[in-house]
Amino acid sequence: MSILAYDLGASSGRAIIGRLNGSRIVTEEIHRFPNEPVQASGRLHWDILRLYHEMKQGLLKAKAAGEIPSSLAVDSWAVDFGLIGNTGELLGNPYHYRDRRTEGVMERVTGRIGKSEIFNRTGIQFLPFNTIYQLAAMKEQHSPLLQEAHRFLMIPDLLRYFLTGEMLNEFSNATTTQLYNPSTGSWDSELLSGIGIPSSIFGQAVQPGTAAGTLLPSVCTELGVPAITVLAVGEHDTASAVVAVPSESASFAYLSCGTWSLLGTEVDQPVITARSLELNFTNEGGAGNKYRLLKNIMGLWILQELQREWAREGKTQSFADLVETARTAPSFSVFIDPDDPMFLAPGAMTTRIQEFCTRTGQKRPETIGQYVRCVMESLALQYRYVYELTEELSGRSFQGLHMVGGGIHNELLCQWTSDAIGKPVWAGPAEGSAIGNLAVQWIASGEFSGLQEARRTIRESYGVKTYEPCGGEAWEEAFQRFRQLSVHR
Ligand code: LRH
Repeated sequence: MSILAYDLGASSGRAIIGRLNGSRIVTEEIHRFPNEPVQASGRLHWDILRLYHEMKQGLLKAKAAGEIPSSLAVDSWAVDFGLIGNTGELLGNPYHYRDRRTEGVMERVTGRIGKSEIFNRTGIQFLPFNTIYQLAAMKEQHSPLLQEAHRFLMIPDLLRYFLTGEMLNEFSNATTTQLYNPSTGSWDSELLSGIGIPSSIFGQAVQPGTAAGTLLPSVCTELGVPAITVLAVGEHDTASAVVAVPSESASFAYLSCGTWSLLGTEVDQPVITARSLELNFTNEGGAGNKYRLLKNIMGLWILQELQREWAREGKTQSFADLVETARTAPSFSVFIDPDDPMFLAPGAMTTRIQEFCTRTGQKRPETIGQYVRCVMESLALQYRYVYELTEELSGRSFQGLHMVGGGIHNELLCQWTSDAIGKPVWAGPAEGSAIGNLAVQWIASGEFSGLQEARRTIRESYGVKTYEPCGGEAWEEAFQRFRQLSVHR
């Protein structure tokens, strides 16, 4: 019996069929599609109906392959949402979190409510695109969509709603809004009234593994499939990725590496302290009643944007070829702080890297290889920084770092990460989010007793590739130099 995971990332989506074959998981990517945001009227939006259309294509392809799944679930990037009017219709096109309408909003909201007040209530890191600031921006701008809003659904909630007709919010993703209070287990009405948003548009968030309806009769008729069960899983893609970390120990450090890099550890309770606030760590909800103590790192985004920029100039090359250019460029020449807010919005990254270098008294990269090496070394060094902070905040000491997600195809980055932290990196699986999505469906159906069995099975099914540190003292010196430059924290 097969099941189906839809995993939507910031640059591509996929439909993955999973089956249990004895004690092994077998997965097959049945459909992959680009996720291309659309700029319209000066705003950046997700093409939500195209994504929904592609999800339907995934189901049709599964059917054509004779694999009607017994259940399905969706996970996606966090923080973004759609608003539903009182007739059940989606109001407008969901915004992309990189849209600039939130500029300056976080500063205004935290100035009014106070950073520690917000952090103590939610345990969530301050990122300018968090849902709280997106909603506050709509409020400030007197958005008619907000005035008509009847329900608030995050991206996977919304796609699930299209499939089932049921409006349900899911816990792991709800926590990323910075409006959900883990100690009360509900949306924080004080924060909501602080930004002038009615609590009535939010539904009680359901836990990963909850039954969330079946396909609507209209969807079944359109696609020629039966009323398949739809489950809520860890619908925040990072929550699903962490489920798939194939650790043998309950105490482990992970790096979910894709457009974003999310580095941290799994904990039983949020770590809400003055120090975690100061370091801007987050405590996002996970599957199996866990929390994800982690920090966002800008990730492969800067490289993806560089690739697009150079392609616009006619210098098109594959991502893998781009990474290769770094291999022969001089080492430790210049660094950036990848988490400087200047790198957040889409646009020309070469200019911003040059600006950063000038501002910090470094020479500017000149060749493609120098730019790529600068970004990749800086990422590896930032991983070391956040790895050590994770040890400090959790009071744990890790033997190495698990890397999951598409970023593990970048072998040079895996090696440099191991060199930078001076510990082994265990890479795999690459499709962490989709596999974690499937695993929670199997936990819900009783195939797995819980996270431990799921992780053991994932380890046995996919294995890991080990990278041992071989960088020597040079990385230590580079780290000291890198830390001097990190002006933004
Ligand atoms: C990664 C991710 C991350 C969020 C960001 C918006 O895909 O979900 O965890 O912070 O996208």
